[in-house]
Amino acid sequence: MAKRKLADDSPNSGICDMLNELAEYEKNINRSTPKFKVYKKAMQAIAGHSTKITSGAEAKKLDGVGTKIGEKIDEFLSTGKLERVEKIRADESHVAMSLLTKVTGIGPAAAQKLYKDGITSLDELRNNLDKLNHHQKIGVKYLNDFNQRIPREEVEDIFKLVAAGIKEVDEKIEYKVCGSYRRGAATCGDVDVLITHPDYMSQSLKSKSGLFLKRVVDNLSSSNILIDTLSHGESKYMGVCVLPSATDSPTRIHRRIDIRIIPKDQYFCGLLYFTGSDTFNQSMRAKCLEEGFTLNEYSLRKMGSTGVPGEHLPITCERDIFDFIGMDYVEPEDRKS
Ligand code: 8DG
Ligand code: CA
Ligand code: CA
Repeated sequence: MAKRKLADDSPNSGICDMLNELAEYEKNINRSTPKFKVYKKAMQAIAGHSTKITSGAEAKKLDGVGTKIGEKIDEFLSTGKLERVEKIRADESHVAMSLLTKVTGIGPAAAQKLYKDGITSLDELRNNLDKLNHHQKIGVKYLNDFNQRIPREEVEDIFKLVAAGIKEVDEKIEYKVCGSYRRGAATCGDVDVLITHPDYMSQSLKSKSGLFLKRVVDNLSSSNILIDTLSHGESKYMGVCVLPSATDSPTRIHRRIDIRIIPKDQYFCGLLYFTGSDTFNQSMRAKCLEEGFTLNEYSLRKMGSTGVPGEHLPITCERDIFDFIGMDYVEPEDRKS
C-alpha cells in the first residue's frame, strides 16, 4: 500500500502527526496490526474534522476515538507533546525502521531484517543494494519522489495521457482512476487505474487479461509515460510514470502508478474495493456480514444457511452492491470511514 498522508491541511495536524507516529510504531516495532488500525482510524476521523479540537472529550465524540486516545490528546494539548512519542523518537530501532519502510517494497519484516543486518541509514541502504529485490531497488532510486504527494491536477494530467494510450490499444477498454483520487482527495499517494473490457469475463482465460494489460503497458511505455516497472503480472502492473516535459527539466517528479485489469463481471466490486478508503471497505464488509452477505474485491455473494457462500450476485454498477445489502448509496467523496 502507498505510504499514508499526514493531514497537513487539517486544523488538527499536530494531533494527527502524533497519532500517525504511534500507529507507525505499532506497525514497525510492536508488529501489532490491531493497534496500528486503532490509531490510524482515530487519525483519519480527526483529520476529517474541520474545526480545531480543544479537548480529549471533544475528540472522543468522533467515531474511532476512544478513552485512551482521548487522554493522549489531552496530554498533547496541555503540554504540546506526548511522553510516549518522545520515548519512541529516542528509540533508535524505530527511527531506522521508519526510514527504511519509507521505501516502497520494504515492509516491517524486510525493514527489521535490514536493521538486524546493521542498515540504519539511506546511505547504508544505497551501499547494500544487493540485499534488495527489484521492487525495493526502484523504491530507493525514486525515494524522494515517491514520498511526495501528487496534486490532484497532476493525477488528472497523467490520467489524460494514460486514457489516450489505453484508447489507442482498444476503444472498448473501460477505465477509471480509483483510490484517493476518486474519493476527491486534494493530493494522492499514487495513481490507481482500473481497466476492464467487455470481452474479458471471469471465466475467460487468464492469458486474455495479461494480453490486454500488456498491450496497454507496452503502449504507455513506448510513449515514455511509464518509465520503470516494479512488477507486472497477468492482472496487475505496478510501476513508475512521469509527465513528459518539453524542456526535459530534471525537476519532473516520478510518480507511482498501479494499473489493474478486472473481468467485466467483477468490475464494480473491484471499483468499490479499490476506491476505498480501507476503513470504509472494512465497515462495508462488516455491514455485509450482518446482512448475510460476503463481499470482496471480486464479488458479492449471499451466505447460505450452512455458512457456504452462494453464486456471485449479478452486479452492473456500484449502486447494485449497496442495494443488495440494504445500505444507502455512499458517494465516493463520502467514503471515509
Ligand atoms: P493514497 O494512495 O492517496 O495514499 O490512498 P489510497 O488511494 O486510498 O490508498 P492505496 O494504497 O493506493 O489503495 C487503494 C485502495 O485499495 C484503498 O483506498 C482501498 C483498497 N485497499 C484496501 N486494502 C488494501 C491493501 O491492503 N492494499 C492495497 N494496495 N489496497 C487496499 O482496502
Ligand atoms: Ca492510491
Ligand atoms: Ca495504489
